[in-house]
Amino acid sequence: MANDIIKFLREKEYVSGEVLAKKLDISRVAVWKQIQKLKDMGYKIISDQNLGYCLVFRPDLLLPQEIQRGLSTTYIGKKIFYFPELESTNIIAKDKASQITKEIDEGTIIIAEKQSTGKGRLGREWFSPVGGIWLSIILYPQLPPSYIPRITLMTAVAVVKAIRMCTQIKSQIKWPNDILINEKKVCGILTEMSAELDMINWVVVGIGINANIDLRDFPEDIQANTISLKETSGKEVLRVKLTQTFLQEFEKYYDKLKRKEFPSILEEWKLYSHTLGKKIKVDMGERIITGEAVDINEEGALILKKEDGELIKIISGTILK
Ligand code: BT5
Repeated sequence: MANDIIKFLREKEYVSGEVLAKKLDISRVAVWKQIQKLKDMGYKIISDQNLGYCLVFRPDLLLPQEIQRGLSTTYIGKKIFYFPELESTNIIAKDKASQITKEIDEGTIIIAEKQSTGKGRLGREWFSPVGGIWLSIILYPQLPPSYIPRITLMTAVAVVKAIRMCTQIKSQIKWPNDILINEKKVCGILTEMSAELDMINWVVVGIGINANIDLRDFPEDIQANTISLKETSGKEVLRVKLTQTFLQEFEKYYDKLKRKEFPSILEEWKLYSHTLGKKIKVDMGERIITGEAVDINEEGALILKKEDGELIKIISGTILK
């Protein structure tokens, strides 16, 4: 309802309560209540006894009506579930993706201003205060489960591109799921899925971008390795614009992936790589391997060259500092 009111208020300078009530088929009191709700959300709406309501300021909130206005995607972000606060967008997205009724479309997004228990990989925590962009995308790719690492890599390319397009900031990808600026993490990606042996049922790609967060607001133990776009550029980024740009880039690369054009995405990934050519230590869960990161193969796996020259293929792991 609030969405519709904003839509009407955007179309004209002033809209009377009566007209809004008629268009939305609700009472004038109900219109007034919705206006109060919008004001609480940060919209500035002035009212004139004769003319009605006038929208004078829109907050930079990640509201569906803000994101969808001017969004040029075909299916990514066409349906958005918005929460001022929730536990984790990935949890809600997984819930929705696994519904037996299958009424959630591909490209549906869950987005929140704040997460109380944001998730990293392997049960790690993801700090998600107000000011960031915390979102999850639901996908049903008709691809085998071996494509999951490729989905994470293409998402990273879309993030780097979107950050560059909106802020001119150059970021780099640390395999497999970190985006860095000046060696510090500005974004993390968490890809989760449900699959049969040879086919994916659903994928949820969770993306967390530290947009307008002050460094001092991060927990002390991660401050040294963390950065935000605001800290980098010295000014607030327009989160709605960045979200739209990211969704557009995401759709472009995801379509490419579905057309089996991963090699061209990988070429771009390599341009933004922070990992290739470096001597690194990778925690693979059961063991830690040291070597030189020499390549990413066509499956999205990291190829590590050990000191004795042996080449190791790593599908998933964490690069240690
Ligand atoms: C990740 O895990 O980097 C995946 C993060 C995905 C977050 C998004 S937000 C939307 C969606 N909903 C969710 O609940 N999650 C996804 P990993 O590689 O395991 O890195 C986690 C580590 O990054 C933590 O152990 C901290 O050291 C560090 N960290 C935590 N919060 C951070 C932040 N905001 N910025 C930078 N580093 C952070």
